[in-house]
Amino acid sequence: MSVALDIAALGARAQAMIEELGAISASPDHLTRFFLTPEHRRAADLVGRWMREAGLEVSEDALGTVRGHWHPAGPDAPRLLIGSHIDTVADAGKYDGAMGVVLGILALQEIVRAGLSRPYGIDVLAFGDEEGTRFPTTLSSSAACAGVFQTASLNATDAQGVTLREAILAYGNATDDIPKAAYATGGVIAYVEAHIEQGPVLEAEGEPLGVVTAIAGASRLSVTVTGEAGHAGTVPMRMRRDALPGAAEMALAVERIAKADRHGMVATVGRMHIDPGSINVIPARVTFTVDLRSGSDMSRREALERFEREAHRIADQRHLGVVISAFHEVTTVPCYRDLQLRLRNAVADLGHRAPLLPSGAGHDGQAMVNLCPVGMLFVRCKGGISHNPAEYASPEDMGLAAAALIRFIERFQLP
Ligand code: HGY
Ligand code: MN
Ligand code: MN
Ligand code: MN
Repeated sequence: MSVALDIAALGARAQAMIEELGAISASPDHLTRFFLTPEHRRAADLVGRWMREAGLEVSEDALGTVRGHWHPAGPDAPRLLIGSHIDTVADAGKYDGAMGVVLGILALQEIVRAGLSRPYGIDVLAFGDEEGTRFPTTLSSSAACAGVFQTASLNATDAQGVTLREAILAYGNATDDIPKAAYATGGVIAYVEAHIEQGPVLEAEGEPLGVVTAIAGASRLSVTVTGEAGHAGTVPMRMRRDALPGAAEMALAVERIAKADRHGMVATVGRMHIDPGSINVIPARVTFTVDLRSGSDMSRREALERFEREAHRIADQRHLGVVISAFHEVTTVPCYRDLQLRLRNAVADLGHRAPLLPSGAGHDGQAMVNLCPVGMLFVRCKGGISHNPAEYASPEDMGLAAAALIRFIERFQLP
């Protein structure tokens, strides 16, 4: 028996949910929803309500992940996990993360409504921290679910100096409960995530849906360049130890190294801070971040070494100090071939070809792969624009993605 699909209705419901969730933000004029903030709490409450309305039992763990449980085969049966994240970057689009949670809930709601049963359970997961935009670690919620949360990251601090430990307590949770968030190994069959592509490939191919082959590895660095403060009007140029031009030369080296790579490497200096930051004072210290990614872990690590050498050469030449700390790394994760095939078959049931493509963006699957096989379904992204309020996916494409998840679940037999 297969679930009757009304793709337009699914798409309209998805869009309405995206709008409702997208309105929950730290600021009235743009979407910013960081981990363990009051807006995360409001978003978690909304998602929990949707899960209950879908007929799911709802729980929440110490890292703020909301879970909707459906276990027709009893609480001890193995589980299929479907999810994504509800945190965002600053000034974000509405679809990144939220879409995967909304589509997971919609798909499971249709399965429950149709009275289907399955020899396994399904949990829909809404992770609280994927982006790593409040604290310098990413994927901390999914890492807790996968049993690989690093307790050292409890000491990480946000821009206001609040530690992750303090934020968990302030959110009303207990750090002692973090281990309870982990799924028992062997209890989970697979993790599948639907996500807006955040790139231009599906739009260029004229396809609404794609299936991900691998999720690119990434390194996050913090670079601190130190010079000497001085009077902007009195110190001759040849006598300065100005940290800013040195940092700028290093940022250009980041760009040059990435452009020279032949594995599609990308590198971004997303944040830069100048001290003391007065208009008439020569910068004494500049700190900036580097986000460097590649589908090849080897070329990414080689690029990091090259950058380190370049940065020290520039610092020596300019009589500056430089300290580079690689504070976060996720490795490239291949998506499970069997899941790729199953997702492509589900898309084919809808009369579409699902191109295979890698993901340059990071995803929770890079943590969940420590627990189980991972699969990802991509949804066409207008103009490939993401991490930008102009991010957009059409209701039709989201309706198709929900339908593909329903067909995927219908077809999914225990391996
Ligand atoms: O940065 C990323 O790739 C993801 O959006 N966290
Ligand atoms: Mn995302
Ligand atoms: Mn993102
Ligand atoms: Mn097609």
